[in-house]
Amino acid sequence: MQDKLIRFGVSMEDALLGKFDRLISKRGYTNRSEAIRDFVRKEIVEEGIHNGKAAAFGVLSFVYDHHVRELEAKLTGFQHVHYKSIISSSHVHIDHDNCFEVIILKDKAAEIEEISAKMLSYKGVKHGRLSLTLSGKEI
Ligand code: NI
Repeated sequence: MQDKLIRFGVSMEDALLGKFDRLISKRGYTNRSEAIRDFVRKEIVEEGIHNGKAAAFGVLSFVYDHHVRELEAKLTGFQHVHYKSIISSSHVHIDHDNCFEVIILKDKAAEIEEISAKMLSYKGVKHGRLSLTLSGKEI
């Protein structure tokens, strides 16, 4: 069910409003209200992720050298240990040496962060990134 929209006034310095308008225009917003709603949601997600109560979703992506001894076995073995937190994974062979892996996780944020940090710490994992969000209920 769609929630009722409430109108409220916001006071802001002229220069700050100018910067805000340029920023949101660059990001493709056509009106301030939608931009403010998304900015507020972003902060609520950040807060919710770190209060540790809500279920979070994570996308972990990383590039690794598959020639590094036992790395693939270690990465796969570790994912099997944490199969309850891992929803899916995708693998791309970038070139002769490098692989790109994308793993989707669902768990408490702290758990996702711990699993991700461990995988990124393996020798041969060159670069990676974790992105966290909450399920839609909280936002
Ligand atoms: Ni590969």
